[in-house]
Amino acid sequence: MKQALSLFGLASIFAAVAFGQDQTNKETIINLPTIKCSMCVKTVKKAVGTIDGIVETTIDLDKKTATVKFDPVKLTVADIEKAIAASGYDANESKRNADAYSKLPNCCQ
Ligand SMILES: [Cu+2]
Repeated sequence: MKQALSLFGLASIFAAVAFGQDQTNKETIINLPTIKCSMCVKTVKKAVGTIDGIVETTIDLDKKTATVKFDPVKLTVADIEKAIAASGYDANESKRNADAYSKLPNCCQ
């Protein structure tokens, strides 16, 4: 009985910590007007994934948007846009890096 109680206590602490973290994270939707196929999705996801402070990235190819959950203490939306632009894709008002774009697979240009 005692063990069951402490286990419940531990679970509550974990839940509180997880909830607390979720509250400090921010979510933003970034427009990706130039993505075309699943390769583009992969490239952008990889580019965003290398930044410290990214919690989760979901890319919708139909809507051409990325929903990014991030830690606002570590980075800003501009940092995320910059990383995407550097990988060869427009991100909101940030224009893609021409060099990176020219190196993308043919299906992505
Ligand atoms: Cu592509």
